Amino acid sequence: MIEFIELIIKSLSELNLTQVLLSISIIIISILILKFLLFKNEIVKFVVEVPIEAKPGWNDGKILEKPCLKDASNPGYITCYDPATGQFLATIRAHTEDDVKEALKKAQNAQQKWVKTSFSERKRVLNSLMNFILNNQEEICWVASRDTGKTLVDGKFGEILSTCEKIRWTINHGEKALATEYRESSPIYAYKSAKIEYHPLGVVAALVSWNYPFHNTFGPIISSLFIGNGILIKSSEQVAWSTQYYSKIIKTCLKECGHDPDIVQFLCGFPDCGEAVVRSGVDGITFVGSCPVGKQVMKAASDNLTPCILELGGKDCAIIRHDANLSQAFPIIMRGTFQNAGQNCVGLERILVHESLYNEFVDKAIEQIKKLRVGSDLNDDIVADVGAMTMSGQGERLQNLIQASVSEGAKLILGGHPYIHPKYPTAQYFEPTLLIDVTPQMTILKQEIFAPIMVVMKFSTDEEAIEICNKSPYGLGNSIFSGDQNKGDWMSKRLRCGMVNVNDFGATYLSNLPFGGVGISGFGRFGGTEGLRSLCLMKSVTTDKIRFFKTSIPRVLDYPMQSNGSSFVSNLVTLLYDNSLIDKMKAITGLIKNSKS
Ligand SMILES: *[C@@H]1O[C@H](CO)[C@@H](O)[C@H](O)[C@H]1NC(C)=O
Ligand SMILES: CC(=O)N[C@H]1CO[C@H](CO)[C@@H](O)[C@@H]1O
Repeated sequence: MIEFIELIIKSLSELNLTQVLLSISIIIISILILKFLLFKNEIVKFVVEVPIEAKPGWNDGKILEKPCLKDASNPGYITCYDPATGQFLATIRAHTEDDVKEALKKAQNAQQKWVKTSFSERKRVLNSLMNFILNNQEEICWVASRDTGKTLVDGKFGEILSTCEKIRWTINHGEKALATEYRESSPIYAYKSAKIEYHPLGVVAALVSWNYPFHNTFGPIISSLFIGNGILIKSSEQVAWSTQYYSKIIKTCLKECGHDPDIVQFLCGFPDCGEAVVRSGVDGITFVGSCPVGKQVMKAASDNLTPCILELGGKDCAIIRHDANLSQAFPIIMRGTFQNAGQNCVGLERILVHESLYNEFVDKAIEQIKKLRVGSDLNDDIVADVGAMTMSGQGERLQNLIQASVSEGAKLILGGHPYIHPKYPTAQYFEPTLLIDVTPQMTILKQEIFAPIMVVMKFSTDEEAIEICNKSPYGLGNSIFSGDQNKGDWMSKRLRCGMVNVNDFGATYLSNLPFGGVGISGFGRFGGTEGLRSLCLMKSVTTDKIRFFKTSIPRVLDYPMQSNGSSFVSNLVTLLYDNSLIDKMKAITGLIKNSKS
């Protein structure tokens, strides 16, 4: 050993420094080239042209007098427009039941081939998609912004960051989540191995909401493709325009990676299109949307007994305990309320503040909400904090909700009205609003608001806060702010909801934990291991542990049975489950006798 080391030192000392450095450089460069060659194979580069209307500053669209998706003189078509400026974008044919049938057939055909691809081939598709997203972040956000009126920051967070995280998780952890899982076999079958396998379901459908047109579409696509499913995406008519661009991204990606792009089908239309998708005979449905539509989906799905995952609305609380650090909590609460102009299923819709912090909180809220700038990032010179309302007709609904609550005793401090944009008067904005002194029976708490409105309530004890929070029939997510970690954890266990973040908002989602709720917020989960598995056919399998030891029916139980059959089973039950040793021994003797007869 020592001789060996001496030899190495000797030969090294004979080399001069240049030679050593040269050798090291050659080794490093070889590794890099090797890595590049391996990595290169994992990524396929492709280009999708971004529509000209999406470009910042685009101002060539006709300003619509009364922006609306439906045009009575042109039924069967969707009028697409920019809610942040009121500019007309395009007229797109709404898909019908026939389109749905054809799409399903195409996806089913393509799935026969797709199901045979390996995980590494699927990862190559996801890596290529990731590469495209990273290189086209701006373009993807411009398109989302043009179609929904959201700000670019809301796009970067909700469309880009969340999708990249989902791809990263799926590539790194998806295979493990879908791996065969072994369970402990019962004493009766000690000689068997018991396992769960996760197989593709076939072709699934995702009916997704408009608030994140890129992310809501790509979330189910990423999961379904990874599993080996085909998928029909039914996107909302609100985002028909952006979905055209987004569909080209995944279709081009699949094609350039050498796969049949038919594996992903896009449908966009009015409620009849959605219903046709639900009744089409797909193998599973994920629906993200409102509670009333969720009920219709479940009814329609019952025709074929198609399993569904329903992600409906929420009425999420932020509970600020007396010991909370307001400097830490407040900016998070502002984001949770005003992000995406409040159009989030997990948006904070009820801010419960302990009485000792109430005045300080309200003062802070007034100061900050006053400063929020409303507008279009694409067409205004300012940086907008709050974008447009994607759906038309919201101004009136929200004003009515606010007015009703004010007449019930709430105080409207800021906002409360549609915001009229100086350059684009037909655009759809709502003023950032602060409503305080709200109490549990008020109208504004009866439905999801989905708008840039902060609703503040006062409480005095933990029990009271928990009761207010749990009284809502919704149960999606909640936040608790507390300086006491143990109290935060204790309270989180008491809340009836699918997700809780202590001292944070939305963190469960980006942590790849299962997403979903309880009560009228729906059921089933997407995201993370459970979400991936919920799009699978879960198959329970037993096989023999030892090749030569197989189940054989004892003669006493063989049909036609002998009279000792019943006593044999009783002895077996005693042997397996009775704790008394004497009884167990008696049972063994009995079993021997039984099987001899
Ligand atoms: C409260 O939070 C702020 C911001 O996170 C932090 O700077 C400050 O140190 C915290 N105060 C206490 C008492 O923990
Ligand atoms: C152990 C036991 O119960 N054996 C009985 C099985 O059945 C035969 C025929 O009925 C009886 O003779 C045995 O005593």
